[in-house]
Amino acid sequence: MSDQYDVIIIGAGVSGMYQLHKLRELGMSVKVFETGTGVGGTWYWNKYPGCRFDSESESYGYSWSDEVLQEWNWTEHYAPQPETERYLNFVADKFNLRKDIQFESRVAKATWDEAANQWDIELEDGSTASAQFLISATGPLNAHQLPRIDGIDSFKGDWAHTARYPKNGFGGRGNDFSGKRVGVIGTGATGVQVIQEVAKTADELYVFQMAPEWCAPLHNSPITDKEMADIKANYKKLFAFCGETFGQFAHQFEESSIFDVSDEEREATFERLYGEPGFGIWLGNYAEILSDPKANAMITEFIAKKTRGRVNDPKVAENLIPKNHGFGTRRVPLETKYFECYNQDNVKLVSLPETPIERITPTGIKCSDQEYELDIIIYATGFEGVMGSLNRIDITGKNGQKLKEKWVNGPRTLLGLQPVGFPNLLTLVGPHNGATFCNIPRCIEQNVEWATDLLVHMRDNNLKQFEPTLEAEDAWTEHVNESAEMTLFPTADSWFMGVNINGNQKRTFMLYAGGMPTYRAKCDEVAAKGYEGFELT
Ligand code: NA7
Repeated sequence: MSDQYDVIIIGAGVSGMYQLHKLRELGMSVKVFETGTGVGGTWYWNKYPGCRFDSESESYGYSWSDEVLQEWNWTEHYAPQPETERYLNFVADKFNLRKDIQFESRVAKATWDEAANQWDIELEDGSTASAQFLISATGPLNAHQLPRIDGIDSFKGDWAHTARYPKNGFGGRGNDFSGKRVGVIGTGATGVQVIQEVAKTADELYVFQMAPEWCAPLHNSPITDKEMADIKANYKKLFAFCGETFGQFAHQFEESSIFDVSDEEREATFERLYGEPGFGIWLGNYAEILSDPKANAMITEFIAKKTRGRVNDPKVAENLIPKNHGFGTRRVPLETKYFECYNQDNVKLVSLPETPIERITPTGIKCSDQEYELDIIIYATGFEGVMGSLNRIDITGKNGQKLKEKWVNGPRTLLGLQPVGFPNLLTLVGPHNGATFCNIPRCIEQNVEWATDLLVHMRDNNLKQFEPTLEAEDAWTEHVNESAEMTLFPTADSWFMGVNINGNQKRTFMLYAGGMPTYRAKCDEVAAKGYEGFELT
């Protein structure tokens, strides 16, 4: 006989933790299954050197507990990974969350049992559990992806994917790479953070770059006691402000149109934003840079000029300037002296389009022109984005339908929260969900609270099952795709489009580009109309 719960949650990251807390408060029996040995999700797994926020720290914490807000002190404006992991452990301790979390428990299968009106869960070790409701809180960037390169298992030195990096570094040396020859493959947001950290100490650092990414400065700094006191006094204002912005970051687009200002004013705005901390250069800029090719070309040219100005060798600089997509059409890595690393003698950029990797050897990486002898290889090669973590679970809905097969041509859902054919399943921060393109905790709270209200509605009305109608699913999917077409995101290959060259996902828009205020309003409207578009029985 399986253990039986009202609700099973998969994942003890930022969303799973809050969902557990909310449902437990309502007296429901809840079990969370988590693959890792601790809480934190992304902030548990990503222990690579240099890992940190590019959201303002104070905008990233949970807003639902005044006690937590007042007790917790962030020490940097963009907190490093260990601090965020500590923060999430602090929350887990405070609300005694671990009591209902089973660690080292990867959910391998989830099967809908129509007769029993429940989800049957099977863990990797074969043990089972069941619940009327299943909530996935698996995160959009969890299914890490190693490159498909011959010989990858033959390397005799130390190696790791960034999302599985050892806690205290290789040999317990933390971020000290002195005496080491290190290779990094991948130059997305993660690779950029790794490279600028490893470059500080490594004897030799080789960056194997397929294509560069547009980057802008983070401008991190410590938070003083006085600043932290001000933050604590103004949390309400901050969260209200974030709530109004497109992606719930503490940055609002410029009010004026880029086409209504003079060249001098536009340039001055770009300069100001480039000099300010955080995502302002991307999400506090003229809104048209994300939707209008002419506007996008202006900021793209500006960032290219800035990059050239920071790299001594013009050939290297050109190799660090993207040629196949405009600024901001992929996720913008925020950096700290990243470009200056390439002015150091210990750092060499290996441009893979010119000299492709042929194989990994026992002692290093063999490119078409030479072999690089290495002690350590770090793979910053990204994730099977958004659908990946769900696709890696064998999820079977009504009539034996597999979720992976249903989504083979891309996600189909209502509100990014539930696909037709999978009753009583909610996919927090899932594909086509407004929370997935967001300052994630801000949007997670909306997702969790909406899901909680739905379960309360089910309980209070003695309802057993919810599932979207096909018509509502079609309409949402069309709306998601139309919103994407109004932006420039589909013009670039990235995890936004489900693209990772090592994965198998179809190229299609994975997020929701209508912005969080619109998404929230749509969710609220659905609920206010008695869960319009869902069949409740
Ligand atoms: P990304 O943004 O998907 O970046 C992965 C990087 O790895 C990117 O530069 C890829 O090049 C590169 N890559 C992938 N496979 C290979 C192979 N086989 N050879 C060489 N280079 C390769 O993942 P991140 O972890 O950096 O960031 C993900 C998100 O996490 C980020 O957006 C933040 O929201 C947090 P390509 O782009 O394909 O040319």
